Amino acid sequence: MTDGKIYRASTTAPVNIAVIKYWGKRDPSLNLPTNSSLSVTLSQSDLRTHTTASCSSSFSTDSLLLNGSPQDVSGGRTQACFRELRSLRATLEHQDQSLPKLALLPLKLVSENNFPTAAGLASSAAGFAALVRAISDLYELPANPTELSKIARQGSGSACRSLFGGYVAWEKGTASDGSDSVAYEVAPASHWPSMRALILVVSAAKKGVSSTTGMQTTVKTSTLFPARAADVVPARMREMSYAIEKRDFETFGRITMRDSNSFHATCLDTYPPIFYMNDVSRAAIRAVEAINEAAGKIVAAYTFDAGPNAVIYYLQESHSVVAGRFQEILGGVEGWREDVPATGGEKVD
Ligand code: 2P0
Repeated sequence: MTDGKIYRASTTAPVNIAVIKYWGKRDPSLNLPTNSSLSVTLSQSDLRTHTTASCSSSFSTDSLLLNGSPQDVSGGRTQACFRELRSLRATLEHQDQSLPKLALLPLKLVSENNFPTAAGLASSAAGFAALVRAISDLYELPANPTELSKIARQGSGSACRSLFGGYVAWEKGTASDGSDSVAYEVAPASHWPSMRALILVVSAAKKGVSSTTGMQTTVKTSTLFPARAADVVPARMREMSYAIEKRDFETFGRITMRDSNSFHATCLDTYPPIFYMNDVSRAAIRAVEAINEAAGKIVAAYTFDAGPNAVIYYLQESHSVVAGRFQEILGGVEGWREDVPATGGEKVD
């Protein structure tokens, strides 16, 4: 019996910004991707989702509040996460009859984002990662982050990468049930302590075309897409992993920029075309090119997700030529944040 008692756990999950982009699903219901991807998890002191999960027989139904607004939890993605986590809890309760019976109780999730939602700043990634971690902590599941990544992936593909800190790969996998489509840590944040990211919030508006819809149209219509998925990305995954291992910023930066360009090229090649970057985004690209030209090597690397906001990776030793130059160009423009790669999500007491 749980007698109306409220059980509760809180967690935070950071955003991640891909340097090799996920774009395309081979199975839309399980969120199985057409290519592997690789990201850097950014500092959770800044961009993060904080989620409290609770359950009680006194609640009437499952609910989710995001930044104070009630959200629909009846969608297949949220339901898939709830179902899988409840099933793991039910197994625990079956094995140990002394555990309180939480698996069948209504869940209440309360989430806060401290960054623009759905503006290409990985809000769904941090959101579903925090949701899955918070419920897993509430249920005291022994699952490791790779196991949880399979569940978070069903909420939002990129969420599986936000369960880890540092440099994270999401292996596309080949199994039709998604059992090998998991995220894993390529290197911890501490492996490359001088890595920095500048985030330019060009627009906090919601994006015009959702990632889910956009990528499905790309898979159906882009003639550039098959080569990207089959050849370009697999080669880049290998090269990028090696660049991270060797802390080779020039290779890291070159692949990051080229993969962003390749992703946006397939968006433009989608019919009807999808535009995520705008004039300010293109000005940021030109500024990075000017910085690199002046330095005589790649010291800054831009990348753009499904929105106009820029993320610029650089090393601490290049701070003045990169962040300094952007501050000069942008002067008093608001919306700049400087960030560092982070460790993974953490429990909040
Ligand atoms: C990424 N993006 O790798 C790429 C780059 C956007 C551009 O992952 O449909 O919100 O929920 O699986 O995870 C955005 O896609 O899409 C994304 P769903 P998601 O970060």
